[in-house]
Amino acid sequence: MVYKLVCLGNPLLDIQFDVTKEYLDKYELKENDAILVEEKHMPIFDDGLKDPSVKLVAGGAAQNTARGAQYLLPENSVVYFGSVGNDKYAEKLHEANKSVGLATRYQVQPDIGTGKCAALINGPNRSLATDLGAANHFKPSHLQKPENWELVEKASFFYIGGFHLTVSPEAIILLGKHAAENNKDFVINFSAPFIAQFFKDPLDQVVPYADYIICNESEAAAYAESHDLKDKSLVEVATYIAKLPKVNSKKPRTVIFTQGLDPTLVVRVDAQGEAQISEIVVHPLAADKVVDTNGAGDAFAAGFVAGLVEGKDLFENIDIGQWLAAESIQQVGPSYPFPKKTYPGKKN
Ligand code: 26A
Repeated sequence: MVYKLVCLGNPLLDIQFDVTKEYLDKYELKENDAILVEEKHMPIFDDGLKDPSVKLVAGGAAQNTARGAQYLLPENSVVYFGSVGNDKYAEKLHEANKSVGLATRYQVQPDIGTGKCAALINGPNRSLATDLGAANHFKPSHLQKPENWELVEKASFFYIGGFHLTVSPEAIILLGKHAAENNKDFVINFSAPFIAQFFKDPLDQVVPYADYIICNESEAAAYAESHDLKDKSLVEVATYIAKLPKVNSKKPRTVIFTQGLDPTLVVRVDAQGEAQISEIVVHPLAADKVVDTNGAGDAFAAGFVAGLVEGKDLFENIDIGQWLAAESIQQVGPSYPFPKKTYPGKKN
């Protein structure tokens, strides 16, 4: 079997429920953030399971992107790697993957539960608190098993959730080296502010492999903060990242900063080392159409990489990303509409 796109991340089940600002304050959580839980956050999961508004939906940022990309692409285009337990939560993930035909090669932990994420919805905001569980035990040796490495060798595109830097930077580097040596496209997402803040060293180790970097405005700000670029504008930060050393010098690096409803910023460094800067307008969704924003960024990345796999141009890929993000925002959790919709083409 040949899957064009290989994705790697932390498979999680989202326990999504509505909360108030006071509830977030009680647990010292920001309105829009993603964190790894500490002991003090543990009661949140039970609160969620008891809450009348609770929804259990497939999550895990890169898994959401993998599902979204497979949603758009022809059958058997995407395979996703990560680690899960052998339990009811993993079954839920299998169901969601099956609904779009996403192939998985999970590393199964017999004695550790599938990871879970409390997705706390407060109006248009979402705060994510994650207990990684089995996802934390993914090992690079799983990728190196002959039957899995064969899939890596046959793939042409790689998408890595930056969240996985908390689990196995070695696995990411393994894929990054393979992509660079074989001139394949390697896409990483910065995933959350805490990655640039607390996982700066592993992040700096994987950026040289990246042909495409996707992040949102708060992740860009966290990156700037941890790299002494605090006084720089977003364009300067994106340009700095785009110009960082690159292992595969045959391809330029492209940096994409999404900014919610503000224009998506794109910086690409051309063969002469010149930064090409563009801003792509977002078509706003009517406020009454917003169901929740959990997974919006993952859906953007999904549309973007699906376009990349199909060989479309950079600006069309961004438009597909913006379109799929708007579709996902109109669904509960990080999900995509059924019956399936197809990308209607560029509006402008
Ligand atoms: C390591 N951490 C904190 C995480 C995550 C995560 N996915 C992987 N690793 N924290 C939250 N998520 C997922 O992000 C999605 C929204 O973008 C949630 O499961 C949610 O589906």
